[in-house]
Amino acid sequence: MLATNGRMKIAIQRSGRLTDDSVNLLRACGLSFEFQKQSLYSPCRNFNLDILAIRDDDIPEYVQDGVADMGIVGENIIRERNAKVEVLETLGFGGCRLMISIPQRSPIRKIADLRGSRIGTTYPNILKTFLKTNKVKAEVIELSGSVELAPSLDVADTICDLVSTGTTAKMNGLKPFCTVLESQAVLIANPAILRDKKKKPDIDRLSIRLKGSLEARGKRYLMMNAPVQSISRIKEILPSLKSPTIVPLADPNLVAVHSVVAEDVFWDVMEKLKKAGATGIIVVPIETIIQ
Ligand code: PRT
Ligand code: ZN
Repeated sequence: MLATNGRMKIAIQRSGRLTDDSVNLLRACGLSFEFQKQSLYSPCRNFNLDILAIRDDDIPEYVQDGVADMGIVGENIIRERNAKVEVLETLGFGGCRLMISIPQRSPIRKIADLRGSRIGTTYPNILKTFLKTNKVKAEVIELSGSVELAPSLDVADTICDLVSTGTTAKMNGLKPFCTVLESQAVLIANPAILRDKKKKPDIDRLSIRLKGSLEARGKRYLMMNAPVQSISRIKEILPSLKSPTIVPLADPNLVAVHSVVAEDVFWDVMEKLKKAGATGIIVVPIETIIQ
């Protein structure tokens, strides 16, 4: 039985694909803690929060039942468990698709062709809903793992499993057929906790920090000098969050321009800025953006 020590609890995956990103995200929120996969609890030194490390499959129920106040888990697990939890944020990691894959030489072309097929999966509930929505009668074979082996072992004809790169399916002679669910990691909370006057302020503080570090992800802060006559050209080039900051310099012909730029367009923007007359361009990482 878990101790209730009055501190808030957030459940994260103990060891798996979501663990490092979850820990990094919490650290980016300024939380200071030792994370040891062997221990169930990691208390934060500078926040009223304990980190609970458990199997990802248990996270929705723990949060739903109030054993943990919040959790970080894939949408796929929440949907499969049909957990009554509040999704506070999508976190931009753990991205994958729950897909039906079929053998390379399968005659299946459209969803209706799945009729009568034996579909192996560890996601029976999501799959049954999908088949019902699409009015297809197929046999759902509930498996506990190694789903991709099911067709070659003749346990199933097709499979419904998570896919990220598609390599596992391909290596097992399967090809993607259709997407049942798109998923990524989300921050969830127990609905009652959100109305708890004692806990709500700390949840809000954590939410603001989380949003800030998510907002800053993939962005860079740019500072440069530019001739006054280039300002309007530079403003057009900068796809800033808001209007760029323009600061006068001792030399009346020059200004300093500051702006935020997304990583993916960063080099294109730099080249254009140089052409427009910008010099001394400095690029710094951003830790957080509080709107
Ligand atoms: O021990 P515990 O129960 O906590 O972990 P687990 O083994 O059940 O989960 P884990 O760590 O494998 O996955 C945790 C979460 O990561 C999942 O619930 C998803 O939300 C997310 N995720 C993202 C994935 C994948 N990508 C993924 N590719 N989960 C599993 N896979 C598996 C998939 O099942 C298949 O076996 O990876 C294989 C396919 O990968 P590709 O790259 O070959 O397509
Ligand atoms: Zn699991």
